[in-house]
Amino acid sequence: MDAEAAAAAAAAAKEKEKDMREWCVALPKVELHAHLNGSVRDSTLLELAKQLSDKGVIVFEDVKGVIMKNGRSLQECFRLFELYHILTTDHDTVARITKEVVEDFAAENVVYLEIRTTPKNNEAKGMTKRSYMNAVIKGLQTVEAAEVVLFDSNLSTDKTLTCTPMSELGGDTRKKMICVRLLLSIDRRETTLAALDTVNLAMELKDQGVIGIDLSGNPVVGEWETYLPALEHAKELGIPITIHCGEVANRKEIQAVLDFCPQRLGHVCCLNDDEWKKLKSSMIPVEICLTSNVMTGGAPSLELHHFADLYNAKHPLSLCTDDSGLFSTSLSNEYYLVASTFGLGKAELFQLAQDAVEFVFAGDEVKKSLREVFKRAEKELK
Ligand code: 6MZ
Repeated sequence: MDAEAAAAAAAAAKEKEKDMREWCVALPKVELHAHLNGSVRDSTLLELAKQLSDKGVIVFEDVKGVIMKNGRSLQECFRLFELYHILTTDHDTVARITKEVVEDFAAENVVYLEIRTTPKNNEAKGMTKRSYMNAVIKGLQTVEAAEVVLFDSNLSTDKTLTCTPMSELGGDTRKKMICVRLLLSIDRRETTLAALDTVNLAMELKDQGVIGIDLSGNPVVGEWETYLPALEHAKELGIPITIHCGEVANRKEIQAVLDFCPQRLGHVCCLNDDEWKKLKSSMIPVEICLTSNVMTGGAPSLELHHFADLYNAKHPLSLCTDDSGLFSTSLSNEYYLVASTFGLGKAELFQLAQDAVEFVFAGDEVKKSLREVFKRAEKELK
């Protein structure tokens, strides 16, 4: 190929990438696995770091280097979360980051978002798990750039969920609508009692948008038996549960999680042949976090990510960001990565996004409304 032909081929490839990226933004999307503190904008973290540095609590230049660094091992992530929590854990800031995170997801046509976050006790800040959650809920109420649908009753005949058509991207002045629900995370560092408190809090807040429980945190910390009573309590109360599973090769725990049969599973990276078989026969939907798994070593590369195997086996899947701030990604980018890595076309990506509707923890009214969103978008996008 001569230089001219090579330049033309490169220009065509660039154009094709641009078209696919725009299409992935226009695609209505459902986000089921997003940690609040992992989804904070870098600019907000830097602003908060500057404020704490001015008060002499931290050294800005040190923190800036850590926030802006690209590669992140799994253990580095958990050290970073300790820093993030120093920056974000006060009521006003929790409300602020909640507002911003919702606005960021809405901006890229996420029509349904389940945010998960760990309710925190922090005596020095006068914070209880309850007051932390009140701040999160306040944040949802202050969202300006999009209309947040927090209750099923808000979905009436005159108010259906909408997303911005491809033809209007960029120039659209209508407010986007985004349905938001909350999952309360149990951190693996917590005691059985603290985990039970979180489940009881989820029950108390079920009329305020809380619809599920998540088990997360550093996978090399803690024991399954510690959280089991709380997870069983949630099950008895009928609260849907999602569990981080197999981020590391902890055979005993992976087995126990699969036996527990939660409504959804996150990650499922380090399974052995028997565990894959068991997972596939269970048909438990999996929250796939491509960028996160590759960055933290849960998958060897994008090409070798277990998405391909599960997708080919027609296992129920939904693409998710995990920590869009921490890993510098977005849900649109995760869809683009699936297209560019595994060769899925627009019709297949559309189906993947649409299928996720069936795995949301919200009730039938919301599902019905989401199915309508996809029906309306189908003509233009498929
Ligand atoms: C396990 C993770 C995680 O709850 O303070 N978290 N847990 N694996 C991951 N993969 C990289 N990413 C985030 O959000 C931050 C908390 O979410 C969990 C960790 O417990 C982290 O402290 P919240 O809003």
